[in-house]
Amino acid sequence: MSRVFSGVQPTGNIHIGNYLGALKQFVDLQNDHECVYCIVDMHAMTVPKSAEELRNSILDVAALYLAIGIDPEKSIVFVQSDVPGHAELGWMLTCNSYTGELSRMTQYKQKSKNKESAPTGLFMYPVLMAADILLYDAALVPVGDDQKQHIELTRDLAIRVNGKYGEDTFVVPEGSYMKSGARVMALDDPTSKMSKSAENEMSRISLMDSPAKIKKAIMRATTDSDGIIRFDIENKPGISNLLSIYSAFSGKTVADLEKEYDGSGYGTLKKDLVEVVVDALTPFQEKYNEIRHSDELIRILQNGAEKANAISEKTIARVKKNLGMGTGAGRKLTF
Ligand code: AQP
Repeated sequence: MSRVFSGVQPTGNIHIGNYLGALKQFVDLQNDHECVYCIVDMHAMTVPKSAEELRNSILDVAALYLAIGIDPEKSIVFVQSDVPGHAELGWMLTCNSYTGELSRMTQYKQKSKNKESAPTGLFMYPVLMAADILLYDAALVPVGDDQKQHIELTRDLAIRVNGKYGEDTFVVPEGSYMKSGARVMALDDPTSKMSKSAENEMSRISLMDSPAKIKKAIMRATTDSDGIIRFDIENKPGISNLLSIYSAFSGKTVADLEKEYDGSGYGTLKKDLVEVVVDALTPFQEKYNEIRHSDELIRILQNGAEKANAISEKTIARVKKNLGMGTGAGRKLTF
């Protein structure tokens, strides 16, 4: 079985974009892959937050992972900073990356825009993300398509290091992207991606939102005025976004939805979409409330960290050997 790795930042407001772009794939892939799913708290530190906020968000995401159907009996679920290999490999890759390529990363450019000086962690984010993936010899990385550039950088770094130090150093991974849901757009502005950090709550649907909030956000979603239900991202981004969300949650194709709603008004489509989304999220919310404050959750994360560490130690030993680093002393690494 080939290995899958991915992660989500514990930064609050996990939304249907995160779910449809990435998390839904996490669940689907666990039946025929060895899956490693991380809560990437070291990445979350690139944006300042209090210790309490970070700690709570870590447990929120862990509970959400389980609530949406990640099965800890099948998949490894753990917190990034519980495995020191991420930071170690991050440095080894830092020394094999260039400031030029990192300064071209769109996410860094967006997040540092209009700032006189951006946090160094934000600049290094893609290198740490490459380390996360390469540490587990992952062949496949399920993510939303906003992460494509970071996956390409990961591949470039792996190929570069393999060329210098030996082809057995890293497995070169591939990204895995959904057909519907790879980029869910903001409800208030369908030309921007739905995002956790957007100020307007109505721009997104968070997985924990109440039916009333979901209804308000969808009924207010920005559309156009021609009244025709047709998928056309360029000319009708709002309706196209709603059709994509509907398709991803219901399993119906966009073409079938266009036929089904031919001649109906936007109000009918939106009303039905509210129902589809509420029906999909309600079971997640019930399971989340059951598990969020349980000891079981902590036990699962500790158990996951042990398994993740066991894989990580092997990779670190192999990479250090290939790069000529250390002696194997100080920890149980066998060279
Ligand atoms: N709008 C989106 N559509 C589809 N997939 C998305 N992802 C994020 N937004 C969308 C995917 O969700 C996964 C987890 O994301 P993350 O927690 O690592 O952070 P992010 O990409 O920075 O998410 P946000 O919501 O955009 O947060 P902020 O506002 O903080 O930047 C990733 O696989 C991502 O592709």
